[in-house]
Amino acid sequence: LHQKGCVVWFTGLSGSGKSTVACTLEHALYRRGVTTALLDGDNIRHGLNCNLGFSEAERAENIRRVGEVTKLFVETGVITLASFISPYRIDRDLVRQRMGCRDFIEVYMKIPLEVCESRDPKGLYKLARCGKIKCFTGIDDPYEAPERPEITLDVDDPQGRRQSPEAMARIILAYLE
Ligand code: GGZ
Repeated sequence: LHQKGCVVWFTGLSGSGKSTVACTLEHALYRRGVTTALLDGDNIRHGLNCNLGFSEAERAENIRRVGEVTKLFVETGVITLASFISPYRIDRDLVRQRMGCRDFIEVYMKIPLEVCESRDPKGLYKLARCGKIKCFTGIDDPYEAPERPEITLDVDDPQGRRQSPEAMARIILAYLE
């Protein structure tokens, strides 16, 4: 039985829950016996891309390299979960083109800046607001929302209740199935 690979590409602001939802989805896929790989800032920016910062060109290079690694995984049949702010549309679209469109599932974490900033799990927004971190996405650096993402995850469900990571992961799972 051959498992077909694809990439679930999470894009959104810092603190939007990309990595949390990716991790929840990974567990759900594991329980179904699906082989996955999880790529995010923690395992990429400390290793493969430790020489890259956050200028426009360096973010582009970050996403390009991640795209190439993702492509290798997908070619071996792995469902790859990639969780990066990836703020520039052009960089995401280049990965999409490189992958073959059918294997690229773009998940837009549509979480308002105010919500991400109120979470501020690492205190980075606070530092960005007082100028101690420059070029922080959403504060003094751009974020370009996807125009036609395969999946948009809204902060609230249709009933207006805050959505849990589990509920968000289920939406992606239903799409994959
Ligand atoms: C945005 C930054 C910055 C700046 C450090 N702008 O919440 P986090 O901490 O864990 O996730 C953010 C991570 C972003 O790395 P990515 O590789 O996803 O970015 S990109 O796709 O734009 O290349 C944040 C931290 O790094 N961080 N400085 N200036 N996020």
